[in-house]
This record gives sequence, C-alpha cells and structure tokens, in this order.
Amino acid sequence: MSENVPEDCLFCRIVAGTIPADVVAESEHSLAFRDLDPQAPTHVLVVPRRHVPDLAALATASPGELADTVGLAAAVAGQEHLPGYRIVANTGAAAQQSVFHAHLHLLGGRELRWPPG
Ligand code: DGP
Repeated sequence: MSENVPEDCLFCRIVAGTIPADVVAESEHSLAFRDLDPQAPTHVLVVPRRHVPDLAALATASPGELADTVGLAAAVAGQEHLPGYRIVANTGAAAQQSVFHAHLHLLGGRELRWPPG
C-alpha cells in the first residue's frame, strides 16, 4: 500500500489482507474477489492495489495499472468460463458508487439485459 492510503478504506484493507475476502485471482497491480452482495452468479470485484477513488483517477495515475485491472477481470471471466460478461464501474454517489476505491464489477453467468437499470 502507498503512504496516502486512507486507514478507513475497505478495499485497501482487503488488499492488505486485514479484512477477509473470497479472492479468486490476483496480479501484480490488482486483486479480484467475490462481491458480498452478488447480483449475478458470477459477481467479482476487481480492484487496483493502488488507492485511487475511481477508474478515471486510475487511468490518470497509471494507464498500465488500469490495463492490469481490466486484464485481470478478463482473466477471471475466462476462469469462470463465462460466454459473455459485463464490466461496470459505478462512478460517483449519483451512480451508486458506495466504496471510493476504484473497482470494476465483473458480472456474468446469467442473461444480462440492456439497458441496465
Ligand atoms: P459500488 O456500489 O459500485 O461502490 O460497489 C461496492 C460493492 O462492494 C458492492 O457491490 C458491495 C461490495 N461490498 C461492500 N462491502 C464489502 C465487503 O466487505 N466485502 C466484499 N467482498 N464486498 C463488499
């Protein structure tokens, strides 16, 4: 973890291993673990190890780490044998972001309708 990590950041604590999570995959810069409140048979959160508030901030801070996070999501989709999947990044409270550490939701394993709610 970097020195500017907020002590109360839930996902920083999961990355650090001080809060348990069902980890399904990891890479140099990212960690993937199952969502506590799954919205699909596969619902995995993929987070950068670096603390940034959202995905756009990660793109600004490190395009390479953003690529690592997206790549890990795709690897998990393969691991779970998903024929198709959806990646969602709620950004801002108005879009239902509740944890302000960048993360992707990887959703699959059921029919995913469009438009989303
Ligand atoms: P968002 O609302 O986009 O910020 O997504 C946050 C997600 O984090 C939400 O789907 C529920 C999940 N979540 C909240 N607390 C925990 C936790 O302690 N462990 C895990 N695995 N997931 C959590």
